[in-house]
Amino acid sequence: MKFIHDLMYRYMGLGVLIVLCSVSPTTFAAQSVIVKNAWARATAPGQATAGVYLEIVSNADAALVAAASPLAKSAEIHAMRTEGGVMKMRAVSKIELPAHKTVKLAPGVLHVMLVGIKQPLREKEKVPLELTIEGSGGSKSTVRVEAEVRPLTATREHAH
Ligand SMILES: [Cu+2]
Repeated sequence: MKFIHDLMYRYMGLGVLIVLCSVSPTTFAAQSVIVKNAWARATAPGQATAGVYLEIVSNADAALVAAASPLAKSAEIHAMRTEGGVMKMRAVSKIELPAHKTVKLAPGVLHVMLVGIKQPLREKEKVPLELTIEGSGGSKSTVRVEAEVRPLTATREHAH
């Protein structure tokens, strides 16, 4: 059994390597993305959604096109907009990441919405998050981050 496991891990490692090798050095550099200050709001009992906020900067034109977390059934990218004095949010297909510009997903502007969270998010826990970045040439890469859970009282925006 142990041998099979070792083999599996070796193949998994190989899989990662293939992904990296299939991208030319220039394209790979074009997809270099840094994510900072990722955080999520703690959830109240029974709450099924949670907003995740972060700062993201790409060294070349790219876009954030998808998100996922093992703690939620799905994740959506949401934009906030004020309509007739009321804050509303809508799902967007992507967030543009112009080269070298820090794009902030912050309360009241943009967020990743975890939908169908499987367990309450408690203060100081970490939420693993996988972000899919699409380069200007259409190539996709994945960035893994951990969002720190902050108390419910952290900068309120909207009720879900
Ligand atoms: Cu939302």
